Amino acid sequence: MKRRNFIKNASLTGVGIAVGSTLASCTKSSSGEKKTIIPTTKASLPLVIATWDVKNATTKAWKVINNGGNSIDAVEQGCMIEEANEKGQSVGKGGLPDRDGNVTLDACIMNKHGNCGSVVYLQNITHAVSVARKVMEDTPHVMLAGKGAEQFAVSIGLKRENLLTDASKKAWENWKVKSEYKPIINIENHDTIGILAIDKNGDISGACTTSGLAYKMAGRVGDSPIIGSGLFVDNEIGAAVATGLGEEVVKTVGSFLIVELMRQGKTPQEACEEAIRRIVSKPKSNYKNFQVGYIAVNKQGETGYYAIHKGFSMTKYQDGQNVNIPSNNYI
Ligand code: SD4
Repeated sequence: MKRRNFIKNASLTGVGIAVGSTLASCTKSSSGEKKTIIPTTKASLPLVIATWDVKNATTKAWKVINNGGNSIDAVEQGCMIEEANEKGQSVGKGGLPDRDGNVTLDACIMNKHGNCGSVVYLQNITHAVSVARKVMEDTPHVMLAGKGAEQFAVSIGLKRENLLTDASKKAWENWKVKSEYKPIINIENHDTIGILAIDKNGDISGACTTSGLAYKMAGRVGDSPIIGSGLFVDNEIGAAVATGLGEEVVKTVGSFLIVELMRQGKTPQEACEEAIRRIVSKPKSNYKNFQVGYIAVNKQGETGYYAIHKGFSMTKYQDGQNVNIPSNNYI
């Protein structure tokens, strides 16, 4: 039986398959600090992985899949949890605004057929990921921006809302006092969510949603809605999603790069590490001052994650267990 059919059949009968695992190992970071590498390559389907500590989101996505739903519904609904979470200040409602006080959202989604949709500079609509999905499904386009995206969102029945919560407004006002006109990239505790899922049919989908960099210049768009940079899915190979300083991800087309490296035979972990290396090895890279993190999964369900700095984590729902894997994988 071909491997793909084997995986499909095994998962359809509800039998989890474990085709490999690695042992925890110790290595040293460039600073000489000893790190434990948590094994991330255990392959068992279905599964959901996400950037950062977003267990509520992965729980939602897992439930969708466990109930027989498909991966595209899983990633959308997982992202929606964080978009609605006002405490998460990097995504959806409650996201930190740009330097002029406007919350603007970027999001994208990609399905098993290689179709995709995205929205950039979307205002007043909480569920940017759902707008991106409808762009994919109901329009002849891939990307809608600004007012057009907002009008489209309203036309499909989404409500206009004020996304600037009191807490985010206060944070912005405090930032203005210091008036450092510099976008802030938080190295730890991001809530920007990138989520990848493989359903019981073995089909892969991914989504990403964010309010972007806090206090960015008005009009700034990051990597998260750019297919190939913030997210890429190839149902034959695997998928990757990015978080961190989007400009650096865009310059190296990071998620597409990771999927192509997996196509050439690299494991998800090796591919994520190579994508980070491409960023930090640039002659004039000032990588000490910014964070980028990637997560990836291949068709077999092996996963990987890697970041420039400590603080990054991946949440993984697999074999009925929802685990946040701490930030031990970094250069
Ligand atoms: C951006 N990549 O707009 C996003 C920000 C992010 O965790 O991921 N933050 O550049």
